[in-house]
Amino acid sequence: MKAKSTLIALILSLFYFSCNQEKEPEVKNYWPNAGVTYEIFVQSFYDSDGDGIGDFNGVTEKLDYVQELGANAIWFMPIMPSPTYHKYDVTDYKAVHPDYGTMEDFKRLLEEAHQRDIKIVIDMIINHTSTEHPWFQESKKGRDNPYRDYYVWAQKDTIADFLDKKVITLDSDNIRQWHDPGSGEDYYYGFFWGGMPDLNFDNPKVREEIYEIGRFWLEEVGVDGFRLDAAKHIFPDDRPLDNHEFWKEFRAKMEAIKPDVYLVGEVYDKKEIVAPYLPGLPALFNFDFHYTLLEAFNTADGMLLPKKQKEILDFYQNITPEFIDATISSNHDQPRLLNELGEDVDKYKQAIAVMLTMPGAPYLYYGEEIGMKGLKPDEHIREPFLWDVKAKDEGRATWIEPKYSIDSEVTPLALQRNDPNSIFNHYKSLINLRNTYPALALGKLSLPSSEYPKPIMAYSRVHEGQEIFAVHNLGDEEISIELPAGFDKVIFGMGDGVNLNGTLTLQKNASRVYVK
Ligand SMILES: [Ca+2]
Repeated sequence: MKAKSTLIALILSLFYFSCNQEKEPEVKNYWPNAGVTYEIFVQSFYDSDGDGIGDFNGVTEKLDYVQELGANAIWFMPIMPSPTYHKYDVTDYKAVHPDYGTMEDFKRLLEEAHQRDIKIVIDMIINHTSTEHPWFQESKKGRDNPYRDYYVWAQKDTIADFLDKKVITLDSDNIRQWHDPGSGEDYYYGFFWGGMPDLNFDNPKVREEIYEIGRFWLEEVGVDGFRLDAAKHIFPDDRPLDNHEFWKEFRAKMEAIKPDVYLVGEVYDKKEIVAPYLPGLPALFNFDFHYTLLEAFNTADGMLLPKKQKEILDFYQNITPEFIDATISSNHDQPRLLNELGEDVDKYKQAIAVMLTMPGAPYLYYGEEIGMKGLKPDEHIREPFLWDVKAKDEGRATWIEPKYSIDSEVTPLALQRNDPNSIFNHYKSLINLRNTYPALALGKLSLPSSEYPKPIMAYSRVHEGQEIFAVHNLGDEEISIELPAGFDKVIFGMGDGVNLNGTLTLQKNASRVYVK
């Protein structure tokens, strides 16, 4: 009797196995439209030579890790010479910062990345330079200097009204846009800070310089594209049309050099302001996604995000059918997502499950996959990655004393690897899932026809006959819902839940993703 039931079990499991084998979908690379891009701050990533600062060779050593995670591209925060740790104020556009290594090191990194089919996108900061850039050093010498018009200058009495202007924006808390280099007569314009004078894009020479810099990185160095910093500020806020036109010109120039160049822009604003940039910048960060994701979780209002996302995508669609929606759950300018969610790991894992099952091309900020923590000021949301327990962590950067991402607060990667419930394995399996089901990567978003209780977030994704239904309980209480017909195969689940003949009961922070 026992032998017989064992035999039946074996036959059943073989049957199940062969069915599964037959249906096992293929892992694909959906970048740039839907694949994951991994944002790296080189300074904090992996230090290969023990000087305390992360470097290019360190990244090269960790490319297998990026590949294991399932990311298809890397965005590097600024790598060019600069006097600041964050390097968003460049002094030389055709070189790399010596702290990070040599140009040869960087080219080797590129080659190794490309061998793994990982694309490389670098931060390009052209709105402003450092005050230490040779152009500005010349420009400030006087009105007759040939570089004077590389920047925006005004005589003090013509800008009196602006000198006391106290307006802050979403992306800058600087209240003084005009700065005195010391003479008390002529002031220069620096939107973000006196150390970052804005370049004058009305000057055709400046544009030519910028296009030549683009050519250098695409053609001579071989990067795949750029992340365009502060794209909305090329011209002042009252000249948005000039901004849109500039980026169209920039795109045309870059595409003439490299037809498949990837350009992603930072336009830190709401969808009405962001969307008109699409013809020039085919990929744009979706900051609304980030804020709505947080709001949905912090108010347990499930449909807030799918409805917002549908509204944004429909709005973009009306501007151009070809765009890349670069979704973010956090980045180097935001407090770490885990902190934003009250350090609640279940909520955090669920937020990640939402981002990776929603439409878009998700950007993953380094360290998020191990649950790194951090709050402002900015350097503390950019703390060193924890590869292993501190005593054994040879590659851990030490350029800053971390306050939030320390061993007692964040479990280092090496310890998370073997834990099936770790944040790392959660991330990795979700990215893998996204790269496996075409509907999860490319599927059109649709909202459910049924009305669910407020804490339920539900949406469908459809692509070429494949249909996905995702449902998340963001609340603290158990909720039961009727599943739409035909969804009985679970491809992802977290938290406790039971499906009884189509009635799904989900506990606190439980999610299920089904495929039809
Ligand atoms: Ca180093």
